[in-house]
Amino acid sequence: VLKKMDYAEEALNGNKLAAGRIIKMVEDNEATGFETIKHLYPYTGNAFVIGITGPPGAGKSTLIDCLIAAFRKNQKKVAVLAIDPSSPITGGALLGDRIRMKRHYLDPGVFIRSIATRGALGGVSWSTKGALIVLDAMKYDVIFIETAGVGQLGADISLLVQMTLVLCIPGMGDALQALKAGTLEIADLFIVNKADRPDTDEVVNHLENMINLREGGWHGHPPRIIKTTAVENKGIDDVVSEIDRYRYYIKDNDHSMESMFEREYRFFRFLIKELAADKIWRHLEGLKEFKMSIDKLKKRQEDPYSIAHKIINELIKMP
Ligand SMILES: Nc1nc2c(ncn2[C@@H]2O[C@H](COP(=O)(O)OP(=O)(O)OP(=O)(O)O)[C@@H](O)[C@H]2O)c(=O)[nH]1
Ligand SMILES: [Mg+2]
Repeated sequence: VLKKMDYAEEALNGNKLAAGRIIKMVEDNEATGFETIKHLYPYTGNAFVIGITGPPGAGKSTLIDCLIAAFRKNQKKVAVLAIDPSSPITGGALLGDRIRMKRHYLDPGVFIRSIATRGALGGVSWSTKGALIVLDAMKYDVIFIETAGVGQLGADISLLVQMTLVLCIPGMGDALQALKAGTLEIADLFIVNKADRPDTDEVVNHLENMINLREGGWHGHPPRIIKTTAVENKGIDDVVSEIDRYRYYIKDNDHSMESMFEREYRFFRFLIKELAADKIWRHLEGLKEFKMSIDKLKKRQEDPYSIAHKIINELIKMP
């Protein structure tokens, strides 16, 4: 059993169990978790963080399994954080992730864990950032974050990553249309998986059109499209070299450095908002005026806008 303050030390020594405990503490908002993060932070700044998003069942976990093998061959340490959407429909995904990457579990250079979403979508990035700090400090070279579904969840995570891979599959149809809203903007690389299926080129063409239509929006670096058949380990080398290429590209590119800081800043704003809301909420709940306002709301004596404005203007006193 680990003693409390040994967590950081243990993690730095490569103890995966300790890493898991720290991540759990951050997820649970425990003060010790944040103290440990503080100790670990000076050791961070080396990891390359890659988000992988795409519709359920597109083959994200299968692809990551192949990528783990490829990076391990080059002696890189690899970590995977699978965002576990706690919805009943996709709840089974976790077990699938475990099974698909099972062959890597005992490898000391590989760390695989799921992150629970719990409640609000924004909550994902809260604990995921903590996990990234832990793994970065432990000198994992590449960290994958797998998120199922296109849209909000992937967009939330995009604040935490340096590169976003968007997985598509043949026959996506309407889902491909939905890509336009939100996902297209965050994609640094498109992967069309299940290329063993017919209609693969149709998806590729469609993506090409979408990319071309958004000309100018890429700062001279439109995302590439790579075809893979993850179940047959095909196309993986192309993905690895594109990841390497992109990594070097953003390293000495002023615009990328700026956009990286902008993401960090947006995540920071999110933290402030979360903490402020929490603090304000606790403050309000102790006030009898607040209870009276809620009563007004209940009795429909005033519209919610007016009540909320009054609360913020009259009950919250900034020092
Ligand atoms: N035909 C074909 N099937 C594939 C390919 N890659 C993955 N699959 C299969 O697709 C199914 C889903 O794969 P996963 O890797 O679990 O997909 P995922 O995107 O991680 O799924 P969720 O995490 O549930 O969203 C599995 O049955 C895989 O074997 C491929 O290249 N071709
Ligand atoms: Mg998966």
